[in-house]
Amino acid sequence: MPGVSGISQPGFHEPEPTPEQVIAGLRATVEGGEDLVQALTPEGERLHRPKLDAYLEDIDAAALQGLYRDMVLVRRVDREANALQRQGQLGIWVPLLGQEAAQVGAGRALRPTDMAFPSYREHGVAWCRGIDPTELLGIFRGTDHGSWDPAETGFHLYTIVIGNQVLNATGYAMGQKFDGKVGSAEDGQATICFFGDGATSQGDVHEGFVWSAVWDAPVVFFCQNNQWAISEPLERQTRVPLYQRARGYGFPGIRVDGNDVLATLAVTRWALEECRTGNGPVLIEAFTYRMDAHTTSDDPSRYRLADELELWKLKDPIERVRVNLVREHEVGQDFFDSVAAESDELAARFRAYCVAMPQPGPERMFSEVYAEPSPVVDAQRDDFLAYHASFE
Ligand SMILES: Cc1ncc(C[n+]2csc(CCOP(=O)(O)OP(=O)(O)O)c2C)c(N)n1
Ligand SMILES: [Mg+2]
Repeated sequence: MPGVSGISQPGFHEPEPTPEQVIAGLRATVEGGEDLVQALTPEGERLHRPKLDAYLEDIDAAALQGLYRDMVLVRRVDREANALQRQGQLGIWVPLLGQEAAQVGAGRALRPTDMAFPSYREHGVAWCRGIDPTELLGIFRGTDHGSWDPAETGFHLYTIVIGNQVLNATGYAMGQKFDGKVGSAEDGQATICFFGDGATSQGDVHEGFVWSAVWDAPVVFFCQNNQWAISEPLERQTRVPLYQRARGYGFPGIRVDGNDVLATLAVTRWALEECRTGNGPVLIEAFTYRMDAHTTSDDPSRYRLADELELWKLKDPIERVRVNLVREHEVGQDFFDSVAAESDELAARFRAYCVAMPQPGPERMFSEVYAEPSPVVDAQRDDFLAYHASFE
């Protein structure tokens, strides 16, 4: 594998498509380069490799249907939230459209005892951590910073400051190590940290990589390379494929097809296992595409060509699973209809919750600032409440 010689070789790769695959018109290698790990082609063809399959042994038709359902429901919530922003119910929304497989593949690889640190786009990972989508709404309606409990869910609050969560995750993973939670594939713990291609240009990410490398911290750095950092293209961030950067820090890096839920699941399971057993950290570059705007405040038609999006539509993460379920597992239309009906119900509940959300009182922004009571914050709160009361 190019770029990581001298560091343990993940060994997921097969160099060339077979002549049969070429004749059948199947792309066994894709635009991400020959080093891209893939289990499901954009055409829905399942690729088999011993190492990959070893991490997918439990994925039968029912499990694949489960992953399909995850992605459809998460996409439906995403589209509903986008519409809610347009209707003035949310201040902003950060779409995940196109990144469902990267997030569900990584999210479903986690165990309850693992810890995940998201940026602000990881609605699919939140879903996999059991967080109801309605709990995401406060952040984007401007009423709270997220209403879930990070310790209970194993999912940290969203981080808007680009790359900052890499330091938080590194520290958390070092803690897991110092607490003796690393060492066993059965009950070892690991941390996963999500960030984007643009974040890799931040100092925090570099510092986190250095610290985690020299402390063997059990952290999987999961970079969703969606090709854009708002209007900045990937070529403004790097001269080498991002996964190859890991070598400079002294840990393995691997590039997976982030539109392929099975490959992402397998590679993330492998990386977490490396971390659990003391071989962390690992960098995963999930090669994907941001199919919508950066946020609802952004207009990508100002800086990218529409035909780029058209090309990526052919690599849709959900469609390839649907095709595979029909062709290789003979899943019937009833299943797809029932998922569609479930997604409509979820969207309706999500919308109803959003429009009825209570406005928090003026004291809310002062609560839970620190774990311990703070006289300074308490005094500020009392002043602010007195000011509000002066209008009565
Ligand atoms: C430290 C910091 N600098 C700048 C910003 C403004 N900003 C918000 S998102 C973003 C681009 C991030 O791109 P990327 O890391 O690729 O993640 P993506 O949004 O594509 O998921 C920037 C520059 C910020 N939030 N924090
Ligand atoms: Mg990006």
